[in-house]
Amino acid sequence: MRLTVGQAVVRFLGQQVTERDGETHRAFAGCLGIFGHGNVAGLGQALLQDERSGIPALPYVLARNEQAMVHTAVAYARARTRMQMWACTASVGPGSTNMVTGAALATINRLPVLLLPSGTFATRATGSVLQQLESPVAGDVTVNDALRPVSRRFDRVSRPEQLPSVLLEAMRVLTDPVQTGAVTIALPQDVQAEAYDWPDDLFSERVWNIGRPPPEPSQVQLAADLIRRAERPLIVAGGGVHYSEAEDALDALSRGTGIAVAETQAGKGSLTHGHPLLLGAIGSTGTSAANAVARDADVVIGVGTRWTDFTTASRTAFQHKRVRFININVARFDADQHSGLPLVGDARETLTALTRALDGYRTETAYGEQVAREWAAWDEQVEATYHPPAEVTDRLDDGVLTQGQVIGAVNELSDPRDVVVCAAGSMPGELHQLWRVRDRGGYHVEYGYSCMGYEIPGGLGVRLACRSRDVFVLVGDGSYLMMPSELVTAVQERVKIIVVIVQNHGFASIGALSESLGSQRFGTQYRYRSGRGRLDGDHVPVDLAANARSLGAHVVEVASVEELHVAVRDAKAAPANGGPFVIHVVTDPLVPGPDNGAWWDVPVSEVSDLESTRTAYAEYVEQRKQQRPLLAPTRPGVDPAQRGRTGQTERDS
Ligand SMILES: Cc1ncc(C[n+]2csc(CCOP(=O)(O)OP(=O)(O)O)c2C)c(N)n1
Ligand SMILES: [Mg+2]
Repeated sequence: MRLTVGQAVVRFLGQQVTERDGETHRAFAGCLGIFGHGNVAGLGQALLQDERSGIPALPYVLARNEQAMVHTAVAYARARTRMQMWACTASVGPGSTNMVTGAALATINRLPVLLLPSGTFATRATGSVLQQLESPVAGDVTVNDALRPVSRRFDRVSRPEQLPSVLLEAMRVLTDPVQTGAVTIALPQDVQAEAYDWPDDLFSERVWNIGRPPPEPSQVQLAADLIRRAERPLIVAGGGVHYSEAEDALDALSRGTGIAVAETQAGKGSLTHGHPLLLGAIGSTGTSAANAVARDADVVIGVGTRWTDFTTASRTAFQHKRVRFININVARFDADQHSGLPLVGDARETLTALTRALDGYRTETAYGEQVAREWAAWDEQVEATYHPPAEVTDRLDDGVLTQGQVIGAVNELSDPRDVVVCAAGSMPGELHQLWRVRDRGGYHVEYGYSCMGYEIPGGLGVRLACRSRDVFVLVGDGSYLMMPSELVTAVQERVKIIVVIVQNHGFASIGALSESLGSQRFGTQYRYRSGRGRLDGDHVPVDLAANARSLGAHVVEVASVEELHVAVRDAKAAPANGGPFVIHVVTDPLVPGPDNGAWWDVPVSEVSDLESTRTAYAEYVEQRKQQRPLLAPTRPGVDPAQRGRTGQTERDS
C-alpha cells in the first residue's frame, strides 16, 4: 500500500487495540495537535484525509499549547486506567520542546502518551530551516533530543523503512505496565511527507494484552508469614491500585484481615469514604488518623506505590524500630524500595493471592478500635474545615471565603461520581486530607509532577474520557495564570468542565512553606512594589473572571458561601455540551488547613543574616533527627548451615 509516512502512522495507530481481562479498547482515542511548518503538510495532511473519510481512525483535536495538550492526553489515559491514550503532534522547534514538561509528567506518573514531535529535514537539503538548533558539536542533534531523558522510549524515523519496527516498539512500551510513560517518535518534516510501499500487514488490527503478571508464590508465602507475626500492620494504597483496577481485591484483603488502609495522592479513592478500615491520606499531607497508625506500624504493605517523600513524610512517618515493608508492585524498580520484600506482580492478582494466603488471620480488636477512634477524630476536623466556626469566618474580609469552605461546598454539592481535578498549590494537600471520595474514579490529583497548569487541560482530558461525570477543576490563581489556554479548546469542542478559580493573590502554598523555613513569604504574593522597592504593596488588580470570560467561558463570581452553593448547583445544571463553566471565588491565603503535625524535608540555609532563617534552621536540625533510613532487610537472615555451597569457595575446591 503506497502511503506517506504521515498517512501510515495515522492508519497504523487507528488499528491498535488494547485488551485486559478479555475487554478490548481502541488504543488511541485520537490525536491532539498544533500545526506548524514541521507537521502541517505531513501528519496534518494525513489527519485531514483521515477526517474526510467520515470514519476517522484518529480524530483530531486542536489544542492551544503543546505542554497542555500532553496534560490532556495524560489525564485521559489516567481516567481510562491506561487502557486508552492519545497521540500528540507538534511542529519543529518550540512546539516540540513545549512538550518536554508534559512528557516528564507522563513518565513520572507512569501514564502512556505517544509524542510525535516534528524534526528538521532528514536530508538536510535546505540547511538551517526556521527553528533549527544548529549544534556546533553534533550534526544529528535536534531540539527533539531534549525529550530523550523524559521519555521511556525515544526514536527518530529518518528513513521510511524504519517505521514499522519503530511503531511496534512504541506500542510495546506504551502498553507495558512496567515501562509505560511518554514514548517519543521524532518525525523529520520531509520524512512525514515521503511515500513508500508498505506491506499490508503493517495495517492489520493488532491487539496488545495489558498483562496481569502473577507474583511468585514463595514470596507471597513469606509476606503472609510476616503479616501473621505483625501486631500493627498497615496497607498503603498507591496509584497502582487504580491502574490495575484492584479496588475490590484491596477491599477484600482489608475486610478479610482487618488491616487498615492509608492512601497516597495517586491511590486516593482506592477505598471510598465510609469504609470502616479507611484511614485516608498518609504522609506530609496525611490525616492525623493514618499518620498515627503509620507511626507505630510494624509491617507496612505498599500496593502500587513509589514511596515518594510526601508519602513517607520524608522518611519520618514510620517510627517503629523494626518496621518492615512488603511492596506489591508490577515494577521491580518500585518493589525494592525501603528494603522491602518485593511482591512483583499485578496488584489485583497479588492482593488476591495474599488474601488467600492470609486465610484465618485477623488483627486484634484493640487495633480495629484504634482505627475507628482515630478516624472519627479526624473526620470531625474535616467537618470543622468544611464548615468553619464563626471565630474563623468573622476574621475574613467581606466576600472572602476559606479554602476549606470551597472544598467543602464542592464536595457536598457534587455527585458521588463527579471527578475533582487538581495538581499544584495548597489545594492538592488539602484535597488529599479533606476530600471525601465517594466513587473510585472520583479523585484526580496529579501529584507525581505537581505541575502548575495541569489543572484545566487535565480536567479537559478527564471529561473527554468520562462524559457521564461532571468534572470539577479546582485551580489556584497562580496555576490558572500559567495555563488558562485550554479553556478555548473546551469552548471549541463544547466540552463541559466546571472550573473553580481560587483567587488568593499569589502562592498560598509556597508562601506558607517559605514562612515555615524562615524565608518570610518572600516573592510569593502578587503585590506591587512598595516605596521600599519590595513586593509588599497593594494586590495587583488582576481580574481572572474577566480573563476567563474573554476566552469564551461562562463565568460566575461569588462572594459568599451561599452564592458559591448557587453557582455550583447552576454549574451542575448547565448543559453537557455547553463548554466551560467557571466559578471565581476569593479566599484568604492565611487560613491554614487542619494541622496533622507531619513534616516534609526542604533544606534550610545553614548560615544566615536573618533571625527567621536561623530559627528555622535550628528546627530543621531537630526534625531531621526523626528521619529513618528504612534499610532493615525484610527477609530474616538465612542460617549459614542451610546455605548452598555456592560462590568462590565451591569453584575453588
Ligand atoms: C510549573 C510549576 N512551577 C512551579 C511550581 C512550584 N509551585 C508549587 S505550588 C506554587 C504556587 C501555586 O499557586 P496557586 O496556584 O495560586 O495556588 P496556592 O498556592 O495559592 O494555593 C508554585 C510556584 C510548580 N509546582 N509547578
Ligand atoms: Mg494562589
